[in-house]
Amino acid sequence: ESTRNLLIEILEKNKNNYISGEQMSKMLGISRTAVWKHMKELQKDGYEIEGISKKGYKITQFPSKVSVNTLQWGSKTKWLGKTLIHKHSTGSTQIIGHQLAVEGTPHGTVVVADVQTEGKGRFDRKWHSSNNKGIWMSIVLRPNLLPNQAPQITLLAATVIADVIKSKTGLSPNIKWPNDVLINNKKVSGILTEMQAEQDRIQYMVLGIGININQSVETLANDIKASATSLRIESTIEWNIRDLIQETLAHFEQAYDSFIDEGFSPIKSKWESYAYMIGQSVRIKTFKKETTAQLIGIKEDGALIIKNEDGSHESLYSAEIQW
Ligand code: BTX
Repeated sequence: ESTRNLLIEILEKNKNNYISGEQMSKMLGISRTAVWKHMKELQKDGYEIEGISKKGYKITQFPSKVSVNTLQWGSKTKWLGKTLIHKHSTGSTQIIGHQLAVEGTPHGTVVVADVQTEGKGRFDRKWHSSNNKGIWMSIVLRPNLLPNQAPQITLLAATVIADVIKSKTGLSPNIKWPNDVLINNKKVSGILTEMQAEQDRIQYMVLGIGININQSVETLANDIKASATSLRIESTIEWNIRDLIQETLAHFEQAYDSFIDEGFSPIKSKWESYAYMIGQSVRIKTFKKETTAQLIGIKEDGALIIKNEDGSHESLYSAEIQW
């Protein structure tokens, strides 16, 4: 496995030139026949490798096919997704995440599906998860945090998704409080955080991430045509889902580790830099009142800070906003 990861790294580094079997066998410390066998395995999983005698090999296409192998080979993570489950079709990756968590699966277990037949949103809403058109995945986490810090992980996840979209596609995502990622005012991604906790301890969290990638306007479900979008709709490019999953996992691991080391404040700044309608006035309904207020930012605990018309600041933990 680790040889295959190294081989992918070498091919990736040399994707603009040919590298000989001889060179690779030296770099990996294995025979040329063994190199050739590994290449055959990679090709089975959708890596396209061109071999020209006397010149050597060159990778021409990384696989878009999602499988445990294609996700783990060439992965840049240290702990995230080391236990990885891939389902072609399942009700919801969240349900598998919970089951595995109860059975004691390690921190960082990842469940990915090509299609979900009963994808879940928040408050029992439905999440459309069509076949091979997006990222539908759940991450099992066992953070050493208090239950009231869980919203920080959701906010972190939103910044990670926004970062990946921005760096990979050049599009300009926004984050709508608490956890929608938008492009051009339309929802491209949603996050669902579920947890099992005692009073002073999180037992586990199942963090669900849905990202619309390759839907076209025609293939988006009717009830979300007006409100949702995909990376393909926004960029007119068909994206490699496997690559985006790996990228999301790598960014997430890095952000999570620095959150544990440095705390929430860098994430708070980043979140605010992506925040939708920040500084602007919106209609807000809470269980107490309905009012117009300016969006200021978020607090360390994930609450939304607003400025009322009388100039007073207020923190909201749940509210309906008329965007
Ligand atoms: P949410 O409650 O914020 O959003 C759900 C609402 O968004 C729906 O009521 C609908 O209006 C709209 N919607 C449904 N599907 C889509 C879509 N594909 N794109 C844009 N808008 C949509 C957000 O909940 C949390 C979603 C988490 C999804 C992941 S996927 C992996 C994991 N497994 C699972 O079942 N859920 C999570």
